[in-house]
Amino acid sequence: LQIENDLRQAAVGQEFHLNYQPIVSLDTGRIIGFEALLRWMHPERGLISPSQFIPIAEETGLVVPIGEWVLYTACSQMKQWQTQFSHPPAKLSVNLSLKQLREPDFLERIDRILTETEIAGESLNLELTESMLMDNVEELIFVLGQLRARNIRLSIDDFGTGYSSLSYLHRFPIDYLKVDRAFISGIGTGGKSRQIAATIISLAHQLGIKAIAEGVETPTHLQNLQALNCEEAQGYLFSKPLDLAAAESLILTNPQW
Ligand code: G
Ligand code: G
Ligand code: NA
Ligand code: MN
Repeated sequence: LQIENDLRQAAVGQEFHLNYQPIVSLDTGRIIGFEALLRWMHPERGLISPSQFIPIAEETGLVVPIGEWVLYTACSQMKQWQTQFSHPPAKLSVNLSLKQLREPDFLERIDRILTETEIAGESLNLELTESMLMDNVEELIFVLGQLRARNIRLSIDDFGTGYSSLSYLHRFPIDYLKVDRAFISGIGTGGKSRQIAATIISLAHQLGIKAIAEGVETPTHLQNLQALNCEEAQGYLFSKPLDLAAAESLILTNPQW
């Protein structure tokens, strides 16, 4: 497979980089962090979206070294921001794949990355998708509990699109539900999206955790989410994912930090 061989080469050839999308507190309107998003600049094919190559990386197991590179790079970036800026972002969110989490030495890898990059667990938020919560529930609860013991925060990404069982959602030690952008984009269009978003936000609150909305693109989306007491949001209304230079100029110039 060409793309598999190319993926193997990509890390070596430094073809990966991260973009950073601001995360906004809807209480204060302030940017409180960023989500790190992986980008692959293929030498011939140009920019390839993670939705195209992450599934292949998952199948081949390449997602383990790639994900390790993402975590290490994001954490070192966070450390650099904490050193460089008087008001650094409070948290950096990183997407995890199930394969990474299931590696027998996953917790040792996390500990090594936190130690080597010298960041505190509370600076890091890990995003898992709903489908990751399906099997080996007991083992997963243990691993997530160990992450929490390191003060790492946990989010369930794309909530509402997978098939997580509500019967054990409350057993996972999570901090955020991220409302999938499919439900946000439908707000104000006359369908049932607002009701679904409202239900997910309310579910988060019933569980004693926070809700984040993704894909917030319009003032109507924002007003509805504020009315629903959604705590945080991301989306093109605030900012698209930024390259490193743009993220840094935002950290530097944003008067609200
Ligand atoms: O940024 P973009 O919309 O192209 O991302 C597409 C998908 O790829 C999203 O679902 C996002 O969660 C996922 N993704 C982005 N970066 C990473 C990463 O570093 N690791 C994993 N596992 N998924 C990622
Ligand atoms: O699955 P995940 O939530 O990790 O996906 C994040 C992806 O969503 C990013 O790749 C980013 O490019 C994309 N994204 C971020 N904000 C918006 C938005 O407002 N609208 C749309 N359509 N996509 C967005
Ligand atoms: Na995500
Ligand atoms: Mn998502």
